[in-house]
Amino acid sequence: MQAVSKQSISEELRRRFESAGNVLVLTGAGVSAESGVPTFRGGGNATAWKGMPFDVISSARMLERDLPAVWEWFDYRRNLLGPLEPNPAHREIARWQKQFQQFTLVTQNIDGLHQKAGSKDIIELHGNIWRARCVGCHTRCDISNCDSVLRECAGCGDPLRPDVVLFGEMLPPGAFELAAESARRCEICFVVGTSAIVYPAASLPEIAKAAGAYLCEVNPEPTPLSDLCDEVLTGKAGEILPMFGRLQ
Ligand code: BJW
Ligand code: ZN
Repeated sequence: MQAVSKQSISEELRRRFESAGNVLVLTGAGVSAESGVPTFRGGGNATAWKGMPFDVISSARMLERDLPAVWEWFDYRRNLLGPLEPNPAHREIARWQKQFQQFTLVTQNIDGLHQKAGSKDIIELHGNIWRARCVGCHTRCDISNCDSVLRECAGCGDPLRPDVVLFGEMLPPGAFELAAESARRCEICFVVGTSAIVYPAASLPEIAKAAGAYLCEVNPEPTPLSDLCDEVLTGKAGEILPMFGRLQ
């Protein structure tokens, strides 16, 4: 593993980046930090709400016990996220989809900022806060323009829930399998702004590396993945990623 200062991308990575035909990017909360989105873990603290750690309120157990409390937590977060804008990291990643013959963006984020930056065909492993889903018939609905969200399905009358993946829940059918397939095929795998501790998302870089990809982490802090990486770019995503745009 080669640690580099935020100013330098190695010759090896430059060469690979310029000639790559297939690139995968996995993002986590850190990619949105410079837009003002709080991360879950970091700075020695974990996000909490009304005295509850986020892994308690954002859990399958809490959804069963108290769906209105879960809605309150997500309503609060939609209000926070609404005015936020993508940062240079989201914009650089959106640019990459035109640069490479094959490009896959896999995100754990539910904030919709990659979409707002122009990224398409994103594999959303943990859902999206701007959608709701019926617990009965599983119909999804867009709630991005709703001031107050309906709590019942217009089709079957069953309760709606946020369309996000809580702890202890399965990922959307097929999403991980699609991401894993891309991970097996990519030449470079960038892992940006994730603590790399939540599975199965955290296994994607391991899959990519095992299949021969060059693994590059972008994060101001070391993670459990850092030692596996071929290159660690230590710093903020919004400062590091635009350096790739300046390589041309
Ligand atoms: C910057 C920066 C800047 C800051 N620039 N970087 C194997 C072993 C043990 C447990 C499990 C296992 N497999 C599965 C599990 C259970 C569990 C799990 O992984 N637990 C671990 C914590 C141990 N996984 C699950 O439950 C998953 N489901 C599942 O596996 O289903 C199968 C199953 C079902 C039932 C029983 C058993 C198995 C589902 C996981 C869903 C995660 N959901 C959440 C909440 C979403 C809704 C919400 O928002 O409330 O998703 S949890 C939370 O963590 C959120 C995130 O997507 C996810 C990952 O966090 P992320 O993105 O990495 O953020 P942080 O905050 O952790 O890190 C930020 C990073 O950014 C830091 O490193 C900073 O340094 C960095 N940073 N500024 C760049 N400017
Ligand atoms: Zn329904």
